[in-house]
Amino acid sequence: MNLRYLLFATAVSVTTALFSSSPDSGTRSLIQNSHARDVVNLDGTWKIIIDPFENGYYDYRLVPTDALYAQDKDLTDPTKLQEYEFESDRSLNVPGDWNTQMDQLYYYEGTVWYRKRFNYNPDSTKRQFLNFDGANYSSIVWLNGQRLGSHRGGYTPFCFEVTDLLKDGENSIVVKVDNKRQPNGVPTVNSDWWNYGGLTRSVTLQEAPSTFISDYRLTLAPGLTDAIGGYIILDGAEKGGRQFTVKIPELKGEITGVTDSDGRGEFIIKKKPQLWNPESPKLYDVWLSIADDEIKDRIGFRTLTADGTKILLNGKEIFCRGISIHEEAPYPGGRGWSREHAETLLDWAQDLGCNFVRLAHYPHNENTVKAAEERGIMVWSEIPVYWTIHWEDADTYANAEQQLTDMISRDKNRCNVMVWSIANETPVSDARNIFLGSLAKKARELDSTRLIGAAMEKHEVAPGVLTVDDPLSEIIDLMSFNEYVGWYDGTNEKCDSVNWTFTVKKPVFVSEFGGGAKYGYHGRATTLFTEENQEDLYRRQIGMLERIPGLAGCTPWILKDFRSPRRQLRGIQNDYNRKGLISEQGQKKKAFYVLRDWYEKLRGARK
Ligand code: GCB
Repeated sequence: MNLRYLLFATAVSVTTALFSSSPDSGTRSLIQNSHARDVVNLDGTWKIIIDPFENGYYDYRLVPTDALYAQDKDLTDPTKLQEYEFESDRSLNVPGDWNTQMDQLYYYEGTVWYRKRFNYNPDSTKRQFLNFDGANYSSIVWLNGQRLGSHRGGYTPFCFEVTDLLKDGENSIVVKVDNKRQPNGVPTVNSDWWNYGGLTRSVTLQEAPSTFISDYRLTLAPGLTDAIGGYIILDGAEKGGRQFTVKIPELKGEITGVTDSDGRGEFIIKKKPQLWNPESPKLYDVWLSIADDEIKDRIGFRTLTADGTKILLNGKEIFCRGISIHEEAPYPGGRGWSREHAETLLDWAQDLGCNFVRLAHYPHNENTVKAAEERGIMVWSEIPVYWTIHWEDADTYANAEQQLTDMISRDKNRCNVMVWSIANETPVSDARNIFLGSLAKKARELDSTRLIGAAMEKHEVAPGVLTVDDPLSEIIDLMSFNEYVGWYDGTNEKCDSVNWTFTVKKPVFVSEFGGGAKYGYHGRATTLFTEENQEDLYRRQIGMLERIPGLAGCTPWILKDFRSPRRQLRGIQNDYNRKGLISEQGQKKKAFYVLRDWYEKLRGARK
């Protein structure tokens, strides 16, 4: 440990005490495996009001008192002037971004009000929860005119308890969704992806008994492969001293226990599961129950460690043949959300020979993580701490930590998640080091069974000698970084001559490299944006990657062309970042086959 590390570590612990992470008012902590409890799916058509001047929320003094549009009124009383009405206004599909559903909203950044009426007869012996899988970026929710709470962050789920607030018969939900970029937001105002707004993921109503299983976790018991350990957490008035059972029928494993006064119970099942790995992605049915509640999940077990420059999965070295992916629907584009979208993207990744995907730059929807788990694809999951977040703003930190916590909480039982990534390309500074040091610490506290990563940046220490000179590399588990030799850094030929050196001995992971090409645009390998230029870049990059000492994996940028307002070249980019190996129409570019050949070779060599 060098002096710089010591200074860094001290700074980190001081900051943790200063920053506090407080969830937005009204939201409750996530319910584990919440969709197992769905009773009403609220997806489909929602009425909307587009409100760029926020007339529905602020009064004329710009004071947020009235929240006028939260009242779902119809124009039934001709004596009362009312200048809005959901019923006669327009509609959007949920889930779905608004930008690609309505031409007028393509570049829109502001507030849209959503309204859904639905019939329901609540069971008075049960508790009800209203769950949003994701909405970008800030949301405020009302049920039957009553404010439930708010949430910020575009890619994590949130939920409200609505027991006693639902009526017999027709109910009405109003949601104000605002995707205006915020300087102190996470992400901040500048990013290289489209700021898709709206209720971008599913909305559901869920039901549970008065005391229910709100959370649980199962993993291999620390250091063992023949015992499964975990915990269960109950929520409700009778959570303490309750008997619970955990069963894994295929292993003939069963255990009962009793919760403590906080409703928490721990257990160990002495059984040896077949371990999950990409070649054989074994998952087990797991049942957790108390007298009047039961929940089923499918869970896999594996060990994951870093040993020097190696990543060891179940004790065996594994090379991550990866690709980066944005959460965009393959067809017809826009924000992706469905199982079908996920399956198509993952089909393409597997066709490329991947056993690993980097889900950039924010937590993707659960369908993607689960579909990947079933297929044996390892995952890098990330929060949108991107570029130049406001490092010194305690509220920005609280927001980032909340997003990290929710990402880990939602996916902690998904054994294919290998890396929690806390940041992407964040320039080194004292304030940034403190911020990310605290996030890394938090991630470790929440989950010690994954590697902590971040996409760092590279530096040229001497002509032709590249390294990563970032104190964060001493804190996280991977020497993970974005390079772009041949694209942002020199021409393709540069890849042939540069060499890499690292002082910190950790698994080296190239989290991004690549270059743009428009599908069908052909020419010389030296002409930018031709498929030949990208193909040539990939050939030379692979040559360079093979010379990187300790390389444990890579996730080139990127599987598919994706929308970004930074990409203005008309005729070539047309609002698309063209670094995809596949076009937005699903056509494979020449470079796709270069990477596929390499992955095929690596796969053969390491089998
Ligand atoms: C990067 C960023 C990524 C961009 C990419 C690019 O380094 O991490 O979000 O999209 O470069 O294409 O410039």
